[in-house]
Amino acid sequence: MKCRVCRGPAVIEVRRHNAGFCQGCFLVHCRNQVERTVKEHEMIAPGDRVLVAVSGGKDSLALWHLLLKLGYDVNGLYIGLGITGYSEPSAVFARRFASDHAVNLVEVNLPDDFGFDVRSGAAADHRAPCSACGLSKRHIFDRAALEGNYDVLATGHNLDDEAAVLLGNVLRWDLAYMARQRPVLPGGDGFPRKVKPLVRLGERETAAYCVLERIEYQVEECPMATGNRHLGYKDALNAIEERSPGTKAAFYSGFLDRAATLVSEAGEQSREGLHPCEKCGAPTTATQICAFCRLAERATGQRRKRLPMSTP
Ligand code: Q46
Ligand code: ZN
Repeated sequence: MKCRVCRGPAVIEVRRHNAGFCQGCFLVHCRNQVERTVKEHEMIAPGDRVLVAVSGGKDSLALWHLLLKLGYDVNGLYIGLGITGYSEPSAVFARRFASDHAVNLVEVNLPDDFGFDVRSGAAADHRAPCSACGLSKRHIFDRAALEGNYDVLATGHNLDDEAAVLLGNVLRWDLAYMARQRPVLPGGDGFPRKVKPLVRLGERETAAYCVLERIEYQVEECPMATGNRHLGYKDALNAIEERSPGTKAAFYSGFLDRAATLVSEAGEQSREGLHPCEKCGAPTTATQICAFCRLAERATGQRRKRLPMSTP
Protein backbone atom coordinates (compact mmCIF):
# COMPACT_ATOMS: atom_id res chain seq x y z
CA MET A 1 0.00 0.00 0.00
CA LYS A 2 1.18 3.51 -0.83
CA CYS A 3 0.91 6.73 1.12
CA ARG A 4 -2.07 8.71 -0.09
CA VAL A 5 -0.14 11.95 0.13
CA CYS A 6 3.41 11.29 -1.10
CA ARG A 7 3.03 7.82 -2.76
CA GLY A 8 5.89 6.43 -0.63
CA PRO A 9 5.44 3.10 1.23
CA ALA A 10 2.61 3.32 3.78
CA VAL A 11 3.14 2.31 7.44
CA ILE A 12 -0.50 2.59 8.51
CA GLU A 13 -3.85 2.10 6.86
CA VAL A 14 -6.81 4.20 8.00
CA ARG A 15 -9.75 2.26 6.65
CA ARG A 16 -12.41 4.88 7.19
CA HIS A 17 -10.44 7.22 4.91
CA ASN A 18 -9.67 4.29 2.60
CA ALA A 19 -6.08 5.49 2.71
CA GLY A 20 -2.56 4.58 3.78
CA PHE A 21 0.03 7.00 5.13
CA CYS A 22 3.82 6.94 5.46
CA GLN A 23 5.22 7.95 8.85
CA GLY A 24 5.76 11.63 8.05
CA CYS A 25 2.43 12.12 6.30
CA PHE A 26 0.56 10.26 9.07
CA LEU A 27 1.95 12.59 11.74
CA VAL A 28 0.95 15.59 9.62
CA HIS A 29 -2.50 14.02 9.10
CA CYS A 30 -2.96 13.74 12.91
CA ARG A 31 -1.85 17.33 13.46
CA ASN A 32 -4.16 18.55 10.69
CA GLN A 33 -7.14 16.68 12.13
CA VAL A 34 -6.59 18.22 15.57
CA GLU A 35 -5.87 21.69 14.20
CA ARG A 36 -9.04 21.53 12.10
CA THR A 37 -11.14 20.40 15.08
CA VAL A 38 -9.73 23.12 17.34
CA LYS A 39 -10.38 25.83 14.74
CA GLU A 40 -13.77 24.61 13.55
CA HIS A 41 -15.17 24.48 17.08
CA GLU A 42 -13.23 27.51 18.35
CA MET A 43 -11.81 25.40 21.16
CA ILE A 44 -8.68 27.33 22.03
CA ALA A 45 -7.98 31.01 21.38
CA PRO A 46 -4.45 32.33 20.82
CA GLY A 47 -2.78 32.92 24.19
CA ASP A 48 -5.18 30.66 26.11
CA ARG A 49 -3.67 28.62 28.94
CA VAL A 50 -4.66 24.98 28.50
CA LEU A 51 -4.81 22.25 31.13
CA VAL A 52 -4.85 18.74 29.65
CA ALA A 53 -6.25 15.86 31.71
CA VAL A 54 -3.50 13.22 31.57
CA SER A 55 -4.01 9.55 32.42
CA GLY A 56 -0.66 8.21 31.18
CA GLY A 57 -2.47 6.43 28.32
CA LYS A 58 -2.06 6.93 24.58
CA ASP A 59 -4.89 9.41 24.03
CA SER A 60 -4.04 11.98 26.67
CA LEU A 61 -0.30 11.86 25.95
CA ALA A 62 -0.90 12.13 22.18
CA LEU A 63 -3.22 15.09 22.87
CA TRP A 64 -0.65 16.83 25.05
CA HIS A 65 2.03 16.28 22.39
CA LEU A 66 -0.20 17.44 19.53
CA LEU A 67 -1.28 20.62 21.34
CA LEU A 68 2.35 21.43 22.15
CA LYS A 69 3.29 20.83 18.50
CA LEU A 70 0.52 23.21 17.47
CA GLY A 71 2.12 25.86 19.68
CA TYR A 72 -0.32 26.00 22.59
CA ASP A 73 0.65 26.69 26.19
CA VAL A 74 -0.32 23.38 27.83
CA ASN A 75 0.23 21.96 31.30
CA GLY A 76 -0.88 18.47 32.33
CA LEU A 77 -2.86 17.27 35.33
CA TYR A 78 -2.54 13.68 36.49
CA ILE A 79 -4.89 12.22 39.11
CA GLY A 80 -3.64 9.22 41.09
CA LEU A 81 -6.72 7.09 41.64
CA GLY A 82 -5.15 4.61 44.04
CA ILE A 83 -5.81 1.61 41.75
CA THR A 84 -3.29 -1.03 42.78
CA GLY A 85 -0.85 -2.05 40.06
CA TYR A 86 -2.25 0.49 37.62
CA SER A 87 -2.18 4.03 38.98
CA GLU A 88 1.51 4.21 39.91
CA PRO A 89 2.87 2.87 36.57
CA SER A 90 0.48 5.22 34.74
CA ALA A 91 1.88 8.17 36.72
CA VAL A 92 5.40 7.17 35.64
CA PHE A 93 4.45 7.58 31.95
CA ALA A 94 2.86 10.97 32.62
CA ARG A 95 5.91 12.16 34.58
CA ARG A 96 8.30 10.87 31.93
CA PHE A 97 6.44 12.73 29.19
CA ALA A 98 6.54 15.94 31.23
CA SER A 99 10.27 15.70 31.89
CA ASP A 100 11.11 14.63 28.31
CA HIS A 101 9.22 17.64 26.93
CA ALA A 102 10.12 20.07 29.73
CA VAL A 103 6.48 20.81 30.52
CA ASN A 104 4.65 21.12 33.81
CA LEU A 105 2.67 18.20 35.27
CA VAL A 106 0.40 18.91 38.21
CA GLU A 107 -0.41 15.85 40.32
CA VAL A 108 -3.34 15.19 42.62
CA ASN A 109 -3.55 11.96 44.55
CA LEU A 110 -6.97 10.74 45.64
CA PRO A 111 -5.73 8.65 48.61
CA ASP A 112 -3.16 11.21 49.84
CA ASP A 113 -5.12 14.39 49.16
CA PHE A 114 -8.67 13.23 49.80
CA GLY A 115 -8.29 10.13 51.99
CA PHE A 116 -9.89 7.49 49.75
CA ASP A 117 -9.27 5.56 46.55
CA VAL A 118 -11.63 4.60 43.73
CA ARG A 119 -12.45 1.20 45.20
CA SER A 120 -13.22 2.41 48.73
CA GLY A 121 -15.08 5.48 47.43
CA ALA A 122 -17.25 3.32 45.18
CA ALA A 123 -18.05 0.87 47.99
CA ALA A 124 -18.87 3.62 50.51
CA ASP A 125 -21.11 5.52 48.07
CA HIS A 126 -22.73 2.34 46.64
CA ARG A 127 -21.58 3.11 43.11
CA ALA A 128 -19.82 1.16 40.39
CA PRO A 129 -16.05 1.88 40.49
CA CYS A 130 -16.15 3.73 37.14
CA SER A 131 -18.97 5.94 38.41
CA ALA A 132 -17.01 6.96 41.54
CA CYS A 133 -13.90 7.38 39.41
CA GLY A 134 -15.63 9.51 36.76
CA LEU A 135 -17.28 11.71 39.39
CA SER A 136 -13.96 12.24 41.21
CA LYS A 137 -12.03 12.97 38.01
CA ARG A 138 -14.59 15.46 36.71
CA HIS A 139 -14.68 17.26 40.04
CA ILE A 140 -10.90 17.44 40.45
CA PHE A 141 -10.21 18.41 36.82
CA ASP A 142 -12.85 21.17 36.89
CA ARG A 143 -11.60 22.56 40.15
CA ALA A 144 -7.94 22.40 39.16
CA ALA A 145 -8.66 24.24 35.90
CA LEU A 146 -10.57 26.99 37.71
CA GLU A 147 -8.18 27.35 40.63
CA GLY A 148 -5.19 27.34 38.29
CA ASN A 149 -6.80 30.09 36.16
CA TYR A 150 -6.69 28.01 33.00
CA ASP A 151 -8.81 29.17 30.09
CA VAL A 152 -9.63 25.69 28.91
CA LEU A 153 -9.59 22.08 30.08
CA ALA A 154 -8.79 19.57 27.30
CA THR A 155 -9.52 15.85 27.48
CA GLY A 156 -8.30 13.02 25.25
CA HIS A 157 -11.67 11.54 24.26
CA ASN A 158 -11.19 10.08 20.79
CA LEU A 159 -13.63 9.16 18.03
CA ASP A 160 -14.09 5.59 19.35
CA ASP A 161 -14.86 6.88 22.86
CA GLU A 162 -17.33 9.50 21.69
CA ALA A 163 -19.11 7.19 19.25
CA ALA A 164 -19.48 4.54 21.98
CA VAL A 165 -20.83 7.04 24.51
CA LEU A 166 -23.16 8.45 21.86
CA LEU A 167 -24.51 4.98 21.09
CA GLY A 168 -25.23 4.45 24.80
CA ASN A 169 -26.94 7.84 25.06
CA VAL A 170 -29.01 7.24 21.92
CA LEU A 171 -30.08 3.81 23.15
CA ARG A 172 -31.51 5.53 26.23
CA TRP A 173 -32.44 8.78 24.40
CA ASP A 174 -30.67 10.68 27.14
CA LEU A 175 -30.73 14.19 25.68
CA ALA A 176 -28.92 15.90 28.56
CA TYR A 177 -26.02 13.45 28.29
CA MET A 178 -26.04 13.84 24.51
CA ALA A 179 -25.75 17.59 24.99
CA ARG A 180 -22.67 17.06 27.12
CA GLN A 181 -21.07 15.24 24.21
CA ARG A 182 -20.59 18.41 22.20
CA PRO A 183 -16.85 18.82 21.58
CA VAL A 184 -16.87 22.20 23.33
CA LEU A 185 -18.75 22.87 26.54
CA PRO A 186 -18.77 26.56 27.41
CA GLY A 187 -17.35 27.72 30.73
CA GLY A 188 -19.26 29.69 33.36
CA ASP A 189 -21.59 28.80 36.23
CA GLY A 190 -18.59 27.37 38.10
CA PHE A 191 -17.36 25.21 35.18
CA PRO A 192 -14.23 25.65 33.06
CA ARG A 193 -14.53 25.55 29.24
CA LYS A 194 -14.05 21.91 28.24
CA VAL A 195 -12.84 20.73 24.86
CA LYS A 196 -12.19 17.40 23.11
CA PRO A 197 -9.69 18.06 20.30
CA LEU A 198 -9.20 14.34 19.42
CA VAL A 199 -12.74 13.60 18.24
CA ARG A 200 -11.55 13.21 14.64
CA LEU A 201 -8.93 10.57 15.50
CA GLY A 202 -9.64 6.92 16.25
CA GLU A 203 -7.84 5.02 19.01
CA ARG A 204 -5.72 3.10 16.48
CA GLU A 205 -4.51 6.46 15.23
CA THR A 206 -3.62 7.85 18.66
CA ALA A 207 -1.75 4.62 19.47
CA ALA A 208 0.12 4.78 16.15
CA TYR A 209 0.87 8.46 16.74
CA CYS A 210 2.49 7.65 20.11
CA VAL A 211 4.52 4.78 18.65
CA LEU A 212 5.76 6.89 15.72
CA GLU A 213 6.55 9.86 17.98
CA ARG A 214 8.24 7.49 20.47
CA ILE A 215 5.90 8.47 23.29
CA GLU A 216 5.81 5.69 25.87
CA TYR A 217 2.39 5.16 27.40
CA GLN A 218 0.43 2.86 29.71
CA VAL A 219 -0.65 -0.04 27.50
CA GLU A 220 -2.49 -1.97 30.21
CA GLU A 221 -6.23 -1.47 30.57
CA CYS A 222 -7.50 -0.30 33.95
CA PRO A 223 -8.35 -3.49 35.93
CA MET A 224 -11.68 -1.97 36.90
CA ALA A 225 -12.79 -1.50 33.29
CA THR A 226 -14.14 -5.06 33.12
CA GLY A 227 -17.89 -4.98 32.71
CA ASN A 228 -17.87 -1.25 31.85
CA ARG A 229 -20.83 -0.94 29.49
CA HIS A 230 -18.97 1.46 27.17
CA LEU A 231 -16.69 -1.41 26.24
CA GLY A 232 -19.75 -3.32 25.02
CA TYR A 233 -20.82 -0.35 22.88
CA LYS A 234 -17.29 -0.09 21.49
CA ASP A 235 -17.35 -3.78 20.55
CA ALA A 236 -20.73 -3.37 18.85
CA LEU A 237 -19.52 -0.37 16.84
CA ASN A 238 -16.28 -2.15 15.93
CA ALA A 239 -18.30 -5.06 14.55
CA ILE A 240 -20.32 -2.65 12.38
CA GLU A 241 -17.17 -0.76 11.36
CA GLU A 242 -15.53 -4.01 10.29
CA ARG A 243 -18.32 -4.56 7.75
CA SER A 244 -18.80 -0.91 6.79
CA PRO A 245 -15.68 1.20 7.35
CA GLY A 246 -16.54 4.81 8.04
CA THR A 247 -19.83 4.12 9.86
CA LYS A 248 -18.45 5.13 13.25
CA ALA A 249 -17.19 8.49 11.99
CA ALA A 250 -20.44 9.07 10.06
CA PHE A 251 -22.47 8.28 13.21
CA TYR A 252 -20.55 10.78 15.34
CA SER A 253 -20.13 13.52 12.73
CA GLY A 254 -23.83 13.19 11.83
CA PHE A 255 -24.61 13.90 15.49
CA LEU A 256 -22.41 17.01 15.41
CA ASP A 257 -23.87 18.25 12.12
CA ARG A 258 -27.52 17.44 12.61
CA ALA A 259 -28.36 16.79 16.26
CA ALA A 260 -25.90 18.56 18.59
CA THR A 261 -27.59 21.96 18.35
CA LEU A 262 -31.01 20.34 18.80
CA VAL A 263 -30.00 18.78 22.10
CA SER A 264 -28.01 21.78 23.38
CA GLU A 265 -31.14 23.11 25.10
CA ALA A 266 -31.24 19.95 27.21
CA GLY A 267 -27.64 20.69 28.21
CA GLU A 268 -28.52 24.23 29.23
CA GLN A 269 -31.51 22.99 31.25
CA SER A 270 -29.19 20.59 33.11
CA ARG A 271 -27.24 23.65 34.31
CA GLU A 272 -30.36 25.34 35.64
CA GLY A 273 -30.92 25.31 39.39
CA LEU A 274 -27.23 24.99 40.14
CA HIS A 275 -25.85 26.59 43.29
CA PRO A 276 -22.46 26.32 45.04
CA CYS A 277 -21.75 23.24 47.17
CA GLU A 278 -21.67 24.32 50.83
CA LYS A 279 -18.38 22.57 51.29
CA CYS A 280 -16.25 23.02 48.17
CA GLY A 281 -18.12 25.68 46.19
CA ALA A 282 -18.51 23.51 43.07
CA PRO A 283 -21.83 23.89 41.22
CA THR A 284 -24.42 21.32 42.25
CA THR A 285 -28.14 20.70 42.16
CA ALA A 286 -28.00 18.81 45.46
CA THR A 287 -29.48 20.63 48.44
CA GLN A 288 -26.31 21.03 50.52
CA ILE A 289 -23.12 19.37 49.38
CA CYS A 290 -22.12 18.14 45.90
CA ALA A 291 -21.96 14.48 44.89
CA PHE A 292 -18.16 14.45 45.16
CA CYS A 293 -18.12 15.88 48.70
CA ARG A 294 -20.80 13.35 49.70
CA LEU A 295 -18.74 10.52 48.26
CA ALA A 296 -15.61 11.82 50.06
CA GLU A 297 -17.48 12.08 53.37
CA ARG A 298 -18.88 8.58 53.06
CA ALA A 299 -15.53 7.13 52.02
CA THR A 300 -13.50 8.78 54.77
CA GLY A 301 -16.21 8.72 57.40
CA GLN A 302 -15.30 12.26 58.32
CA ARG A 303 -16.42 15.75 57.60
CA ARG A 304 -13.63 17.89 56.27
CA LYS A 305 -13.94 21.66 56.44
CA ARG A 306 -12.63 22.27 52.96
CA LEU A 307 -11.22 19.80 50.53
CA PRO A 308 -7.50 20.37 49.93
CA MET A 309 -6.02 21.16 46.54
CA SER A 310 -4.01 23.81 44.82
CA THR A 311 -2.84 24.06 41.23
CA PRO A 312 0.09 26.09 39.90
S1 Q46 B 1 -9.80 4.62 35.15
FE1 Q46 B 1 -11.66 4.95 36.30
FE2 Q46 B 1 -11.53 4.32 33.73
FE3 Q46 B 1 -10.59 2.61 35.57
S2 Q46 B 1 -12.06 2.96 37.20
FE4 Q46 B 1 -13.25 3.00 35.30
S3 Q46 B 1 -13.32 5.14 34.81
S4 Q46 B 1 -11.89 2.09 33.83
S5 Q46 B 1 -11.27 5.76 32.09
ZN1 ZN C 1 -18.53 19.85 47.04
